[in-house]
Amino acid sequence: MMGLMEGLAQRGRPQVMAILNLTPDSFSDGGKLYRGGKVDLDTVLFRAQHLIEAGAELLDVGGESTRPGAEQVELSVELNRVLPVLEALRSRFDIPLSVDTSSPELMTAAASGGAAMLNDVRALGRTGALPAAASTGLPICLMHSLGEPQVMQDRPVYRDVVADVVGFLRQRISACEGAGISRCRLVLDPGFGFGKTLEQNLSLFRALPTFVAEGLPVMVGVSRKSMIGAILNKPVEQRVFGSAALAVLAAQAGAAIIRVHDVAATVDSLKILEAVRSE
Ligand code: 7PJ
Repeated sequence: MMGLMEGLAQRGRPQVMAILNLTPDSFSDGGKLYRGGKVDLDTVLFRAQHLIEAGAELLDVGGESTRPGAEQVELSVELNRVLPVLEALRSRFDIPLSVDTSSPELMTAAASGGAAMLNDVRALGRTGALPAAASTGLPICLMHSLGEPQVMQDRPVYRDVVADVVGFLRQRISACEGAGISRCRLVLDPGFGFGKTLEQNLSLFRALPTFVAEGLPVMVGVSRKSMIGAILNKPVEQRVFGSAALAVLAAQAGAAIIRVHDVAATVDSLKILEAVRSE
């Protein structure tokens, strides 16, 4: 079977990563997978099946809410949310599983539990995350965020948002290489909505080709985010068309992975782009 990173390097159509949110309080789909105050495995499996049938090529499983203002989750809570789900998904489905975490303990456990990728909104910035991620041998997505979720939207300031985010990601690539993680395991993500105003998000989006030019696969996560709400003046449940439009634009700019809630809408939109492009 072709490895995840080789698949991403063969750039044509981007891969669609579906979000499987195991937090009770996400801004867009919080608590949907809960019954009686706990993650419900049957509901999760049903949802995963639906996402896969809709055309998802990767599932991103996360147990920490990183919405603006969110409190940090305790490690034991995060482990208990994610690990049983990872195990259940892996035994039922073939799809590669990504684990969205900043916790070194969960990175290690996720790798043992069959994860295919790690996705860290703190770009391996937590103490112990670099060596933990290194020893998993897995591909890793490094995402930019300006500070912790609790405070990141307070008043984000950059000298030059594109140069600052590119510079940050380059530093994290070097830190990874220093920890024995080779570049060919890395995916880059500008981190839309993580400490960015609408204008800053738009500047980063326009600069996607600059990120792609770094030579590593680029992940884009804009699904249902507030930048779409701000443009359309619509609540989170009415951002599907806006999200699909941005997915197409991200694909056109060379993104390798698009991280989304609305898989069917994204897959159809990307197929249209592919048909128009391939002559
Ligand atoms: C992202 C993420 C993103 C990556 C979240 C949400 C907030 N990981 N985790 N990129 N966003 N790599 O889904 O709206 O944009 S959580």
